[in-house]
Amino acid sequence: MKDTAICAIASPIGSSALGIIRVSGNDLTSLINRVFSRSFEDRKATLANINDENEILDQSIIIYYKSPRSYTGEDLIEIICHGNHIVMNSILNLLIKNGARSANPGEFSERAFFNNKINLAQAEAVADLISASDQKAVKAAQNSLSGKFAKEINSIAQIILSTRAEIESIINFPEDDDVPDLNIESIQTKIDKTLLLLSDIIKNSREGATLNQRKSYAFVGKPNSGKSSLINCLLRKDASIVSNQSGTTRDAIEYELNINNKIVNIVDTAGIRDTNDDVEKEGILRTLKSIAYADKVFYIVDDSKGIEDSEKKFIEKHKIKNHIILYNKIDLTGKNPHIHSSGEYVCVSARDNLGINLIKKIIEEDFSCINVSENTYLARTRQIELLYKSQKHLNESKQNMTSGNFDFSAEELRLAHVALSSILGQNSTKELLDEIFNSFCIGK
Ligand SMILES: Nc1nc2c(ncn2[C@@H]2O[C@H](COP(=O)(O)OP(=O)(O)OP(=O)(O)O)[C@@H](O)[C@H]2O)c(=O)[nH]1
Ligand SMILES: [Mg+2]
Repeated sequence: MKDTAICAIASPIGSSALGIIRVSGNDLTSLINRVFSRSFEDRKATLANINDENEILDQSIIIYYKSPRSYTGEDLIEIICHGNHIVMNSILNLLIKNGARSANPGEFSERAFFNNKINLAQAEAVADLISASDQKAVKAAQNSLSGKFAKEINSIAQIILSTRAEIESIINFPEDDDVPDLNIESIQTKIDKTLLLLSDIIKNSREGATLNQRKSYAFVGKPNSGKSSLINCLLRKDASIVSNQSGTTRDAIEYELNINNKIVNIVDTAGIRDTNDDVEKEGILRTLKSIAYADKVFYIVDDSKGIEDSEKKFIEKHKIKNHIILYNKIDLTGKNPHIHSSGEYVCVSARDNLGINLIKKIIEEDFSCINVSENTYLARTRQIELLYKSQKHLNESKQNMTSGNFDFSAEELRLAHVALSSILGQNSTKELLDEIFNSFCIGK
């Protein structure tokens, strides 16, 4: 399979000034001879005709990257043609007629990974960079892609490896005169140093990971407080049913809201009240789940009625820590839209579209407070879990060292090392690789 050349359109679907088609294969010489009007020098943009027998499909700029100096590590051609989908598809068909096949999503990057051009963390960063929705996410993805993340992981892995070798030499050759006595203190110091480095990288990765995760905001409150109306104002469309009957919304309904190109989920929920209606009860259970899952809860109160003690108790009982109260219907109470100086509540009116921007501002601030430094990595959950796993094994190694269980200590170091190597894709299963590369777009 890996011997077959692959091809794909790498530019977006639709008409554009230019389109890009990529071809990668072990040896593209014969394909080049059959498809193009001339041969190419390595890494030099060259104008050529693309010929389908006697017909010229397009005149394009071709860049030929000779193996191994290419993205995939194989021979790679980039065809920069006219950005018309009929032109591009006819070129693609011609390439297929001449032995290439359509690439699967992420297959170019997968080949780059197998040819050791990039590690798995970098491959993931490629996909994250393409889908990054704001400047900060772009920066953090670039930090991961540059290899800095992998370099840090590698240097920690090296310390673990040498510490383990030190312990094992004592275990394996206890009688050997050449082998110095096990200096427990020095090994513990090394493990402590490794733990410090690891906790730094965990901190930087966790910060970056928040840029990658879609935040969820639940709109919760008593029936008729105006949750659905506010959701509709934010979405600027008639998405949820609004009515003066209480108990209108009976399910948790998730919508996507775009705020300055950052997509968040906003969840309309069933109003909270005591009820004997089974369907409504189930709806309220779902509201509780949405609360548990949300990054922030907007608790909606009808300002003309004010907040009741039972509602305050509800907020306390469900430990809704990260919440902001939205006093809605201020058109009835004559207040101005504003955020209270404590930041704890906001006055709005869905009916008159007052203060809706304040709600957006609060959501926006959740993103602006994330700082992206040179060492912030757009880490994925998979990577963070492995960092924690490595940390856990290091701690266990240290404990075993203290209690004199040197065998176990060395084994825990081995496991800490395996966890770090897995971040970079060493010993990856086919399932994991499929999962990662299948989420890429075609042509990358
Ligand atoms: N005056 C006034 N009425 C509003 C405002 N917002 C919503 N309403 C009215 O309040 C009623 C309930 O609104 P909904 O948005 O359906 O309330 P809800 O909280 O989703 O209610 P449930 O789905 O039953 O839990 C409707 O008659 C709305 O027109 C507002 O800002 N001012
Ligand atoms: Mg509703």
